Amino acid sequence: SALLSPSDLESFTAHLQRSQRIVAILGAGLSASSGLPTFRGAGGLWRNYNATSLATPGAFRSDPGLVWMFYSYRRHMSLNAKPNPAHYALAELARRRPEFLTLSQNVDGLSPRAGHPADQLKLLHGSLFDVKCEDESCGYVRRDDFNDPIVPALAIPEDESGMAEEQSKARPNQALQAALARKAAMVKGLDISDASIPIPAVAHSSLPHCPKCKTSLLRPGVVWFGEMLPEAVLSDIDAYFDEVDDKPRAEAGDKGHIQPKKVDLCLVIGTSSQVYPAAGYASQARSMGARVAVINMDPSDARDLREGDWFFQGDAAEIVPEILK
Ligand code: BJW
Repeated sequence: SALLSPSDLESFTAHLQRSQRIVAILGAGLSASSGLPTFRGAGGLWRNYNATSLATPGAFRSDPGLVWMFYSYRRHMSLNAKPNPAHYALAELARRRPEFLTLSQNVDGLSPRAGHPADQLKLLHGSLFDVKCEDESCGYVRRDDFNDPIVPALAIPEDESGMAEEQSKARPNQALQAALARKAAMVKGLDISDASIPIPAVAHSSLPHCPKCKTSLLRPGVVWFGEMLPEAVLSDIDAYFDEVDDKPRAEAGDKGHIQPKKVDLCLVIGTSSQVYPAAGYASQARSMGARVAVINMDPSDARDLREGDWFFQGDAAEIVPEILK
């Protein structure tokens, strides 16, 4: 378990300088210091209830109002958050290194807003700001980062005391009261699955409906457990890992063989590396020659470190700009 030391930083910097093909795998810890909660562990948004309970197609089918309320809250939080120095440092590295590919599990929109070149940023788990018809055969999808909330029934006022009262006078409806109860519960860190906290249902008719088929509900354009990652994202990543050298390498034994380009470096930033296929890309990069650098608050989430890897412990927002300088 190596900690950040001057020699670590020196050897990392030297390797980074020589690296052309770099892969970064990003997780919720990257956006933690922008004020967005992570999924697991201390401060986790889902700390008081099971992470899998809301991010599944089954949860949406059985209680779309609850799931929409949860995502409406996340959309609101993300829209009001700002990219931090790590988002900007990664965007800057992407501009300097055309063969740098970032695989982000984050749906918060902060990397795009930091100016990360879109063709070098693959959003594995979609985006909070895409909405799509829950009926895949309908196929309706739109970008929606302008409606907050997406429908009035999902309003979650910034300030539950003053502003909330104002709004509830102006638009007295049950859904708003429900939103307030839920927001208050979240703010206080209470378990919203606790039976003692009333969670009135949002009327199905006031949830966002698909304007195309006019029958199904809209849903967040994120990837839930058990769902396939976006096909175009998967094939772009495969294409990156399958890229071959124009000329076979002159090294002994390689003559005449077409082989995939080596990956030089893999950065694993702010992820618990528990969710697949995202977590598997680090080993894929490693199998193609990459040395791995893990940036995380928690040493126990630096899985599978080998000789020659790096572990930089701490806040990604501080460490990433420092090591990419
Ligand atoms: C800091 C910090 C600071 C904090 N600085 N660091 C192979 C084996 C076993 C299971 C599977 C498998 N392949 C597929 C599966 C099934 C499943 C899966 O992986 N399950 C595992 C949990 C066991 N995967 C899927 O279902 C995927 N689909 C799929 O594979 O389709 C084909 C298929 C289907 C069924 C069976 C088999 C194949 C889809 C996965 C979708 C994940 N979706 C979510 C929700 C997205 C929408 C939303 O945002 O609500 O994605 S779940 C959630 O976890 C979210 C995240 O992107 C993802 C990863 O979490 P992340 O980012 O790592 O966050 P945390 O909270 O876990 O960690 C934060 C880290 O930051 C910690 O390490 C902290 O220490 C650190 N930290 N502050 C630095 N300031």
